[in-house]
Amino acid sequence: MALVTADTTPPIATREHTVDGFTREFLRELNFGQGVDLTRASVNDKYLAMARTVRHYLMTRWIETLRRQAELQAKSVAYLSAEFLLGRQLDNALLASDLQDIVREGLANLGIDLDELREAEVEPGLGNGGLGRLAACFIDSLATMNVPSIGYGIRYEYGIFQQTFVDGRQVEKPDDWLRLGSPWEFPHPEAAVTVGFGGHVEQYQADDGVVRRRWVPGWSVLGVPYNYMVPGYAKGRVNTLRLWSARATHAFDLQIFNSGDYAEAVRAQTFAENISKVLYPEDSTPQGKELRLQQQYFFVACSIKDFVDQVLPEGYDLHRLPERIVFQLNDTHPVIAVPELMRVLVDEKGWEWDEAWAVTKQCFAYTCHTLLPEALEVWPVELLGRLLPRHLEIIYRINDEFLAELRETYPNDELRVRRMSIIAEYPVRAVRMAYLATVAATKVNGVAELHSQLLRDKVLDDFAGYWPDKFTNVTNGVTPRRFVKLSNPGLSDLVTEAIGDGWVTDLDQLSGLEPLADDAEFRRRFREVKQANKRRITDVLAARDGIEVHPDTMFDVMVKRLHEYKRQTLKLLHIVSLYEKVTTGKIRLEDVTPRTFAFGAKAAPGYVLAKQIIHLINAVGSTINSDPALEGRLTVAFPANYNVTLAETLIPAADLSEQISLAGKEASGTGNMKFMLNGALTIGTDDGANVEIRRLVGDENFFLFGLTEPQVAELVDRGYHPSAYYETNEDLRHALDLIASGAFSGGDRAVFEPVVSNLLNEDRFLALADFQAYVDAQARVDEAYADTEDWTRRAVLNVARGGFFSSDRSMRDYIDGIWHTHPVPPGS
Ligand code: 8GP
Repeated sequence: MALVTADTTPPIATREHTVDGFTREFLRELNFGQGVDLTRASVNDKYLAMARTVRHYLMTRWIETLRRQAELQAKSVAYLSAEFLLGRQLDNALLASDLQDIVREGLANLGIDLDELREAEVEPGLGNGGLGRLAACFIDSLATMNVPSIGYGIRYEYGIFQQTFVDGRQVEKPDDWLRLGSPWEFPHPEAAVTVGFGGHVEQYQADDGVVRRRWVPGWSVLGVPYNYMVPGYAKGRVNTLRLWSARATHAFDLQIFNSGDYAEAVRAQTFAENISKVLYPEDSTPQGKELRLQQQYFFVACSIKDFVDQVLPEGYDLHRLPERIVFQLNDTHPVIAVPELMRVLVDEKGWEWDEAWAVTKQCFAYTCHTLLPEALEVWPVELLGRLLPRHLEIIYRINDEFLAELRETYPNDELRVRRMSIIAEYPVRAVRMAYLATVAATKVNGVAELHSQLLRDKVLDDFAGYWPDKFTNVTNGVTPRRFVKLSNPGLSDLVTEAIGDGWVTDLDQLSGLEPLADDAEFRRRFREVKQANKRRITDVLAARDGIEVHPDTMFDVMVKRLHEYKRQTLKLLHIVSLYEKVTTGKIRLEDVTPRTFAFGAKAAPGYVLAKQIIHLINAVGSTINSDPALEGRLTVAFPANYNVTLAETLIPAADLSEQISLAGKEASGTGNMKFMLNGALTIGTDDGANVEIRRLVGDENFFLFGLTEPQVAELVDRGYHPSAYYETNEDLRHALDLIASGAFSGGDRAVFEPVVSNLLNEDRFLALADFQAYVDAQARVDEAYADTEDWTRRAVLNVARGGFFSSDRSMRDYIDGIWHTHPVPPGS
C-alpha cells in the first residue's frame, strides 16, 4: 500500500545532464518541436531546437524559484526599466546551466558545429546603450546572488535600429529581431491586463457615501506579458524578466471589415500595437513625445497591476506593500508609476490620500543616469492631461502638498519653492519627472561618485539641501559572467588557473593576480591571450565588415553612442593630426606606433551633427586605409552596427580604452569598466567612473588628461572661445584645415563644413580646449606601449584591481543602502 505523506509538494521533472541525455532532448525538440528531421533541418531549425532544449534544463530551477518565492513571500526588487539591452541569450544560458561542454560534444556527435548555431542568434537589442545594458547586468547579478527580483519592461517588436553605412553615411534599418522566432520567451496571452488612456475624470458618490473621483479612460489596450528566464550563474535563482507587448482590446471591427473598409477595420489594432512597436532610438533627448509617454505608462501600469494582482497572494494587505516590494525606477522613464500607484490605492482601493501617500513613498527608489539638462524628461501638462488626466490631477496634488511643506520650511523663500516645484511654468507648463521621482523616492542615486556629487551640488541641489539623507551613490558595475567569463575565455582560463574560479562570483578575488604582474611567464601568457583575442576580432571584422586590420598593432578602441559630449571628434582630430604630420613628413612613419583606431557608434537618427561626425570618421578612415604607405601602420576600423555581440569580441582585444568625455558630462560609463577588466589601459578624463578606475588602478597605470569639472565650469563662465585654440595651436589648425580643405571628401569643402564650423564656433563640449592635453597623453601612451613588458605589467594590474566594478558589488550596494532585501536561494 502506498504511504500517505504530509508532503504534498508536487514533483518537478529534471533532465539528464549528460551528452546522451542532451542529444535525446535535442532530437526530440527538432522532430517534435520544429517538425523536421536532422537531414532537412536548417541552421535556424537547429538553433531553435537547441535553444529550447537548453532552456528545458533551466526550467526546474525557474519553477523552484517561483515556488520558493510564493511560499516565503520575501521582499523583491521590481526593476522598472524602459530598456533591457540583453545581448545574445544562448551562451549565457549554457553557462548558467553548465551545459557548455555537453552541448558542444552532443552536437558534434550529430555533425553540428555549435559555433555555427551560436551565430544564428539575433541579439535582442531592446535598449539604446549604457542604461539598457546596465539593467541587463543588474538582473544577471540579482539572479546570481539569489536576490528575489523581477525585471519589468517593454517587448519592443523592433529594437535599436540596425546601422549600415552607405558611402560612409549612417543609414538606419529596422531591427526585425523576432523574424526567425524567439526561443527564449514565454508568452502568456491569458494573463493580459487592460491599460486605459485618455478620457476624463468624474466625481461620484461611493457606496460609503464619500464623494470620490475616478478616471473614465477614453480608450484602452491590452498588455500581454512575455516572460524570460534570468538564470543566475552556478545554480543560482532563475529570476523572471517580464516584458509587455501591446495588443488591441478588439482585433478588428467585423462590421467595418464586412463592409470592405479593411484599413479602417484594423485601425484600432494598428494603433494599439504601435505602443510596443519600436524602441526609441534616442540616447539623451526625449522625442516622439506622445508615443513615448504612452509606452512609459503602458509598461508601468501593466507592471503594477501584475505585481498587485498576480504576484502578491490574494487578499494581501497593501498597507504592508513596502515589506514586499521596492520599485527601482531606472531613470525617469518609469516615474509615471508613482501617480499610478496612488491612483490604484486611492481610486481603486478606496484609501484616504494620506494613507496612500505614506505607503507609496516607501515603495520607490530612483536612479538618475545623466547630467545633461536636456536629457531630464519633462512632460507638457497639455499632453499629460490629455493622455492621463487622473494622473495629472494626482501629480498636482502631490506637488501642492510638497510645496506647502516647503513653504513651512522656507517661509520667506518663494523663489526656492518655485524652483523646486514639480511643475515647471516655462517655456510651457510641464511636469518635471526627475523632481517627481525625487519627491516620491526613499533614495535617489547617481551612478558614479562624481556623478552623485554633481547631482547633489548642481542638478538636484535644492532637493539635496532639503533631504540630505535621501541622496546616495551607487557606482555602476558590469557582469563578469558575460563580459569576462564568456567574452574572454582565454583570459578566464588563465585567471582561473592562477587563482581558482571563485572570481566569477566574487570579483574582488582578482586582486590575487596582483603579484603575477611581476611574473614574466604570466605576462607572456597574458600577452598571448591578448594576441589571440586580436586575431579573433581581426577575423570577425574581415568576415562581418570586410575590414582589414593587423593583429600586431596597438588596438585603440572607442565604442559607445555617438554624442558630442563623448567627444569622438577629439579622437578623430588626433588621428587627422597624425596623418597630416606623417604625410607632410613632419614625423617619420617609422616613429609612429602602429595602431588600429577602432570606433563603434550609433547616432540617434535625428541627431544631424552626430551623423555628420560618423560620416567624417568614415571618410578619414577610407583615406587612411587606402594609402598604401600607411598599410599596417595606421588603420581606422569603424564596423557598422556596434552592439553587445560585437562588444564581446572587440573589448577583449583592446590595448587602449578611450574614455574621453568632457569632465562632468558622462554620468559613469560602463564600457570603461569592461575594458579595464579585459586588460586594456585607459586614456581618459576625470569623468564618471574613470575617477574611481584611476584611483583603484593608480595614476601610473592610467593616462589622465584634460580639464577637470571645476575647470570646465570656470572656463565656460569666463566665456569659451574655441577659435582661440585654433589660432594658437598649429597642429590643431593643420588638422582642422585639412578636414576643411576637402581632403577627405574628394575636394568638396562643403561636406564637412558643418562639423568644422561647429568646432570652431561652438564646440559645446570643449574638444579644442582639451586637444593638446589629449595629444600629449597619447604621446605618453606611445612611450609606454613601446615597453612591452611594462605595458603588460600595467595591463595585468588593471585586471587585478578591477574587481570593484562587478555589478554584483553594485547590487550589494543597492541592497544594503536602498532595498534592504535578502537572498533566497532556489532550493533553500
Ligand atoms: C547612461 C550614461 O550616459 C552612462 O554614463 C551610464 O554609464 C549609463 O547610463 C548607465 O548608468 N545614460 C543613458 O544611457 C541614457 O541616458 N540613455 C537614455 C535613453 C535614456
